[in-house]
Amino acid sequence: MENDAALLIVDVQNDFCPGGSLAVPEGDTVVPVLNGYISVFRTAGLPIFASRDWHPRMTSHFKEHGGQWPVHCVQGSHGAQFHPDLALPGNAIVISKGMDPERDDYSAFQGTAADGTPLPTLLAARGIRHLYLGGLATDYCVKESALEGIRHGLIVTVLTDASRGVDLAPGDSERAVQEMMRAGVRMTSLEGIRQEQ
Ligand code: VGL
Ligand code: ZN
Repeated sequence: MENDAALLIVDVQNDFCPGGSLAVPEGDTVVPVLNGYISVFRTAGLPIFASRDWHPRMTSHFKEHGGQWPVHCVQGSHGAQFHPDLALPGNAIVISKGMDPERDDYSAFQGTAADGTPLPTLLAARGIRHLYLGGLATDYCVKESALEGIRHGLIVTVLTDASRGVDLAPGDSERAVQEMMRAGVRMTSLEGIRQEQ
């Protein structure tokens, strides 16, 4: 990996895992794989970002207020916490998103750190040019974050073995992968990254 790379772990939260209110099929299977990536990026001294869906209780994102989704990832709730087995290092930068009650905001690029700094500003300040990302869900937040990364001029690589999709309609995740690849997003796996070392 280049020294201008960073890892972005997308929305690995209880509500997106089995037992959660918007469970992604096999969502929790990404956790041990992501822990492998965390170890690789830590060893290389590269920054690690973790985004979280962080909704107010009332938002047009939720079905009960006209949106598409069951109530999930409400600020401060158990469902909004990261999966307990995700081994985030203490210096990981948490990016919260989805706080605007009138927008869906799937992309982590719309999110901010605890002090309000937007993700694109944080990436630019660290000279990040290549973003590796994986997590939940392939067909929503992973896809939108990857596409927005490309629009920001970054090299973007999706970690396919560390991502799973909602698949509301069968094939959504596969179509998301095709759409990302057409936009110039690269795909790799832990094996691929380790072979680079
Ligand atoms: C997401 C659906 C609703 C995601 C967030 O993180 O992919 N999906 N809110
Ligand atoms: Zn959401």
